Amino acid sequence: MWKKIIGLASVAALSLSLAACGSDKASSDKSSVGDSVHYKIIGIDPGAGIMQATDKALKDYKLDDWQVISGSSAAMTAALKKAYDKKDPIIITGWNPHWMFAKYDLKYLKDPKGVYGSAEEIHTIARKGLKEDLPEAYKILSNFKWNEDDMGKVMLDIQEGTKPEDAAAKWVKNNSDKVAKWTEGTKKVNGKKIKLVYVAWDSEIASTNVIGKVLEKQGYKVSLTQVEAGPMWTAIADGSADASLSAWLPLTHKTYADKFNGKFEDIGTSITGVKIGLVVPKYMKIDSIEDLKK
Ligand code: PBE
Repeated sequence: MWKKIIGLASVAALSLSLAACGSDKASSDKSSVGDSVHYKIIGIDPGAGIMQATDKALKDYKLDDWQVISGSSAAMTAALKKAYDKKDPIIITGWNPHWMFAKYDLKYLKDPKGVYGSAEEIHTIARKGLKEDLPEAYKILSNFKWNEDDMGKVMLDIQEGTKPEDAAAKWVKNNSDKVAKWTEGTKKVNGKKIKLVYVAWDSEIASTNVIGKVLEKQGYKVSLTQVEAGPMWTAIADGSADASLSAWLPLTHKTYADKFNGKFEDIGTSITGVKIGLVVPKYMKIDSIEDLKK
């Protein structure tokens, strides 16, 4: 499973450029969906849970001719924009919360086999011992809870060109009531260090920068380190990082949570009712993953 996805990473750039010049509206009207997108699903970084789920979807729905192309969130949204502007067909790995749903008219393909799970949650995970070492930060991180609209504001701001830390500072300033609930009953510290790790998914860039700002205002010296999903979980498990806001459970990161079982602490849920799946523009006629077989 891993091999298949990673092997495709090397051809990602090539495939994206082929897809860009190979597809046109006329062919998508006449031929099958598969033909119209060259049997390719545009994925993201190989370590993302949604990539493992998509690999499973290809098996469970018997989509033998299909491939999932790995790359990055940024490459995926660039491919989406390019296709959308021309009304070309495209299938991507998508998730909520994400700014793409505010920018474009998109829909999830129905998943009757439930490969992508149902309501996922975003969890905050910490290394063992954080509670003893940095009790105030531990409390703030455990209290951290917001909603899709909150996250959406920060994400859209960043997407429109604001630097992540500036977008985060702006949100913190405009939402002092929410922030006050997270910090309630905690004392300020004087320059204690805390290291947060995150993956460059738009949703996690937003949450990590916001909490980074909050901790900074409480007197912490905060470092935000961007890594891949595997190294993120490893860093929490081996204690080389303090906490992460990027854990999607119960399904998306199940492989990681099982692998590191007992070596991390699940200390809070920041958003409930989030979702992953295959996403297409609404102008495409298909509605279900089953339709990819036609
Ligand atoms: N995502 C965003 C991640 C978790 C956060 C859905 C792209 C993943 O698939 O692992």
